[in-house]
Amino acid sequence: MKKILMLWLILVFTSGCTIEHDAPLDEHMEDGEHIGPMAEMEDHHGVEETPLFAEFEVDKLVAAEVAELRFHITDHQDEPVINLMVHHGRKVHVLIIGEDVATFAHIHPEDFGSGITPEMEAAGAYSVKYTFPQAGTYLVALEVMNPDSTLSKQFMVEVGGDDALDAVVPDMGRIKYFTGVEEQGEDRYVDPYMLSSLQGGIGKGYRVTFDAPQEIKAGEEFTISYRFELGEEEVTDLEPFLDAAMHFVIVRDDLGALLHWHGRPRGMSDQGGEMIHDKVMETSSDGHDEMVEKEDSDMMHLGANVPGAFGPDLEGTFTLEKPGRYQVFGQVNHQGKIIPSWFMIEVEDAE
Ligand SMILES: [Cu+2]
Repeated sequence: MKKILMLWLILVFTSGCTIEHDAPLDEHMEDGEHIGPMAEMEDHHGVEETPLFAEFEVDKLVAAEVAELRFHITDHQDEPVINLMVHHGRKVHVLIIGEDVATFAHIHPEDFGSGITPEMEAAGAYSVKYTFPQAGTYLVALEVMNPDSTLSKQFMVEVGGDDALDAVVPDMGRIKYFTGVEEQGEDRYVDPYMLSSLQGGIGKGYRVTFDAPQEIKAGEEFTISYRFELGEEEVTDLEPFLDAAMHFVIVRDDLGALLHWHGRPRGMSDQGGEMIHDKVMETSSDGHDEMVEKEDSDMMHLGANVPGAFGPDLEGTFTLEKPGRYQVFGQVNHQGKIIPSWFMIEVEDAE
């Protein structure tokens, strides 16, 4: 178990979970026509001793119509994976981001109907429903884990329709107002989050103050911070959302890299209690043994240390491997409302 968990961390911290794909996104597109998953991006996860695999299937996608997104999760012998683990409150996580990087969703098969049934598990077949609000290209990311491996896989889809997603709007604003959405069940919200409808004018909704380092370099760890206020009050009773203080989905504005990770109340250990710092003996370059602080983790600790109420200040620490402009989607839970936020950062080339 430990080994796998370390592997997870190593992947997260060394690769930053960035996934690249070579082909231009529109290479195989035809006019307004959906052609199914356009490209399976290379994935740097789950290629260990007992890897997990995922196939993705959709019917023709049309904006504003309910679509079923189907995933088939198998092991290296092409057998359905029957031992997926609940992590962050769900077994199967699906993230959807539009090419405007201002439309997104964070949904799970458990959010629909009777949830994950034994029949679905026996077949390795999972699905979510989503209404793509506008036409264009979307990134669909799948995340699962079992005791042996983790899988983070990305697919691109093309959605037809007349009303197209806007181009990316660069916005380096650091104080913004966002309207929360009412939870549709515990930590459940299955409709599209759209910046255009959830970013309020000054004084409307939650005032979110974002801070990031002046300079962020590719491959170097950095920390971002958030402050939540409502009216004149600091929000001190934020609650865990899907077993974390805050969820982040960080996407490059060409959809070419994605990182899903979690935040912590300011002043808490990294990742809201997920990280355990252990001292281990290492031999230094000059031959001396010394105690070095190492990061270790146990997925069983996920969320265990997230307090029941926290705020107004939250933080997240990340490494992004590729330069470019990124949209940082955040989600927190406040008294039955999920509060989304969107802030952009620039990652400079490492010298
Ligand atoms: Cu999730």
